[in-house]
Amino acid sequence: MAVALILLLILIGSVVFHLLSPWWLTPIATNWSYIDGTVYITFWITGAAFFAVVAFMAYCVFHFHHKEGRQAAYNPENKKLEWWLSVGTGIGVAGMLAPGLVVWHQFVTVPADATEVEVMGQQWQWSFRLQGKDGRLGTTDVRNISPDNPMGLNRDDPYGQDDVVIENGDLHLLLGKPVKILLRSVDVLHDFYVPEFRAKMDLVPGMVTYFWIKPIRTGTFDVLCSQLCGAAHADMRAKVIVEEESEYHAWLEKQKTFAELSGRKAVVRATYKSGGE
Ligand SMILES: [Cu+2]
Repeated sequence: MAVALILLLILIGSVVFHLLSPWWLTPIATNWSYIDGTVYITFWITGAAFFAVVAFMAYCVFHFHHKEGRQAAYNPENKKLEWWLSVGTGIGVAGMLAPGLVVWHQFVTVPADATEVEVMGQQWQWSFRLQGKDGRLGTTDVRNISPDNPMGLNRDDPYGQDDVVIENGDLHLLLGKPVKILLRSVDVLHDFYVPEFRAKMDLVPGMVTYFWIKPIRTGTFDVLCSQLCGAAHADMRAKVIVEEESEYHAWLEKQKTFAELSGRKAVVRATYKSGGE
């Protein structure tokens, strides 16, 4: 009796703890409410399974407790019960997986009017690149990466010259405008994660991964690395600032294009070589 009661208390306690806990999702800042939908579906299904299993255990402990002269019946095969358990588990698992397939399809189907932003991860910082006036990102090659070309742009690609390069800085995004986020890594696996965006994806060395978002509210959000990537993994932070058109353009004006950056650095190098005049 006592054990059955403890089991019931654990059950009720878990549900109450969940309802009263402060660890709910942060307020959402993009179009991805579908992601929250899938999280809640998983929560409800696993919650119901947890409830059913523990309640059944409490019932068995109470109902089949030891009694003088009572014997357990040996019943190793029960076709009907196995059938129901298989069907029930199958429906539960399908219920958790199927919505994910639909949402995943939407997550990587980028709308035609999305602008491109490149995110580059390296131990242990984030860099960003935005399309310039030509509305196109230039090509890159890891072999071009050097201190004055941190994102490895091809110097002779005309499309890359006006790309805005933000090394180890913060990313600004326009409110209400869809963006395709392209992800690259220089060294090891990283993961671009902004909790309020409900979006994250691995940065895999040697390939470009992507997803898209549409910011739906202004604010400053933390960029975290969500893939253990070395000693300073926890310090791999940046900010994403979602803002209205006027603020965004004021910020964009102040950023340097690839041509400006490499020109400036070339001057610095030349000055240095000629004795600092
Ligand atoms: Cu990282």
